Amino acid sequence: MKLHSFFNSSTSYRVRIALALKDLAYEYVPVDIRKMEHRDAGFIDLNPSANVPLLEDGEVRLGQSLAIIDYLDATYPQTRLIPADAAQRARVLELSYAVACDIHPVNNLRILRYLVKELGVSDDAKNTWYAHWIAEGLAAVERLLERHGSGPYSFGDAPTLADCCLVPQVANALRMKCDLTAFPRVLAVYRHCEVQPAFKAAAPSAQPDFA
Ligand SMILES: N[C@@H](CCC(=O)N[C@@H](CS)C(=O)NCC(=O)O)C(=O)O
Repeated sequence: MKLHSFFNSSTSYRVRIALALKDLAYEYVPVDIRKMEHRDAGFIDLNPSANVPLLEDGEVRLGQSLAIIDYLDATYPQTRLIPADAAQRARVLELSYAVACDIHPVNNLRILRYLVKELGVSDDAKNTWYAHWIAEGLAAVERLLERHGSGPYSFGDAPTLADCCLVPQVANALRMKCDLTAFPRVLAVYRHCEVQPAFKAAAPSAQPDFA
């Protein structure tokens, strides 16, 4: 198995957590998105979405982190990350989408670059934009965690897809120096996860392209 990944990419980080939780070995293929390597024609041939992560598993080639984790969960069912029960599954997806569909896309690299390079937004205004969508998005995640009664993980005693999404997003927000004190449940889940071996192995600083 090969994972095309960038150390600081939160979507790659989601998949790295899933691979580590499932104890799956893989070859790490670095794609430097700061150098726009994801826009090379050769890479777009591999991943039409022109972003990371990209997983190759034999004949299967997949982009989109949630689709990749869904594939891994169905193919390598050890440590299930998406529950089988319909209501539980939907709750885990609800929280995962709150991060992956509502927070991440508006703060993605290409959006921030567009704000600065095409619309002439200042660095300060860009950071205000970033912090605003983090605060709105994590407020929703906090309410979801309140509603479902979080355990040490987002849903009880075992990690799920929701934690694969939440941890990288919080790590990015902390890296961008966002104030997260209003989200104690979010932070408690993050603090619990970040010291678990699989999450540590998946962290940006543990990757071969970390710089
Ligand atoms: N929805 C996609 C998003 C992937 C994505 O946009 N990844 C970011 C890194 S976290 C990226 O490659 N950004 C490049 C860019 O914005 O140009 C997924 O979940 O995999």
